[in-house]
Amino acid sequence: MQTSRCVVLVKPDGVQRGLIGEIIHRFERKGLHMIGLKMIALDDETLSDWYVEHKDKPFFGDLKKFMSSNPVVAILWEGIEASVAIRNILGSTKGREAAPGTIRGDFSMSKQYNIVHASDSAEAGDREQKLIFKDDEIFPWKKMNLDQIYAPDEME
Ligand code: 3AN
Repeated sequence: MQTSRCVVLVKPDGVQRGLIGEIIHRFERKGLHMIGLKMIALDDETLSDWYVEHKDKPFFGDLKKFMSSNPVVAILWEGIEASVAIRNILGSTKGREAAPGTIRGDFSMSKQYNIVHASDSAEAGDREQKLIFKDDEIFPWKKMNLDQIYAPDEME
């Protein structure tokens, strides 16, 4: 079975607004497999690596300041094309334009305060999991109902 990993962060605004449970609930019901979960205060060094593709953007400093303003909750998910499934549930970056039914569409009005982050590819998921989770914080437990979530040919 060809799975990949995706890191979701409930950002400082999502934590402040009491949306941790709501966000986890949506991904759990989807059928994603949770293999890591922690609250973490992100420091400037980690955020500089995390947002390396935005380092020359005018909002880089404000983004790092916001992301370190209070702890975030990080969740490591596994599934077939996990980041595709997860980013569809997130909705587009600007909350006020995001489709209803998505997390950002339902809970955000902002481009920066947009509640949640998710790795945008399998490669990003691998890079981001290393920035947040130590090896002994990852639990690849056997999920017993995968044969109800995926068809037999997808399980091969
Ligand atoms: P996404 O989170 O949808 O993958 P990215 O990777 O383009 O979006 O941006 C990463 C984060 O940077 C966003 N979640 C948002 O918080 C912030 N951001 C992106 N574009 C802007 C912008 N023009 N102004 C302020 N913050 C931004």
